[in-house]
Amino acid sequence: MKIIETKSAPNPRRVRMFLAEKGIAVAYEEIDIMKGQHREAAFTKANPMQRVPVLVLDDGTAISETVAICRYFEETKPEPALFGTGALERATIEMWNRRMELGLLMHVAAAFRHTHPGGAALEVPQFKEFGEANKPRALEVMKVMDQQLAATKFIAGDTFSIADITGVIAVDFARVIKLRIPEELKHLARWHAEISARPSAKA
Ligand SMILES: N[C@@H](CCC(=O)N[C@@H](CS)C(=O)NCC(=O)O)C(=O)O
Repeated sequence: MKIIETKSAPNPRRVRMFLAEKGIAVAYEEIDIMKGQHREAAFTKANPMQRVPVLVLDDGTAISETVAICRYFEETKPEPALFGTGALERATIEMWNRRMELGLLMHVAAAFRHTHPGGAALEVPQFKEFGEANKPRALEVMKVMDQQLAATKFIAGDTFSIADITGVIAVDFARVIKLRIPEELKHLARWHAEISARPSAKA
């Protein structure tokens, strides 16, 4: 079993952090998406969407999509439960993880792809105005997170979950486009410091 990834990219970091929380060790194979290695034939065979990360099982089966990879490991090693337990907790974590992914990470990634010089390797052509328009959308989600974190320790409630992993990685990636936690969002800053202090955040 191995995971094909690009270490500096945010979605592979989600998987590494998830596995570190689970205490699962997997071999990694590095490719450089900035050099277009994910568009080469061998990788495209593993993931026709040409995105990292990809989990390759011992029989050659390839699983892509970060959440799908994490769900595979949640099934093979259920504890600690990072997608929650019971109907309500599972639904709440799913809700927040989707907010973190589709609300925050997606806007940050779109801003990176369309405004950052590094994004030019991935997105041709870049639409700078569109990229800039994504930054306030990301900030709106940070405000929603701050409101939530005024009442809860973790993003989806009392328990650490995949939603915290997606959230912290999106907030960290936002630094690349010079988007930092606004000073008034004290609860978000408290949460960010706590999650960043977990050993898994260095994975
Ligand atoms: N929906 C995919 C997105 C993966 C993704 O966007 N990966 C980025 C790196 S973080 C990538 O491979 N980008 C290459 C490209 O855009 O050409 C997932 O959740 O795994």
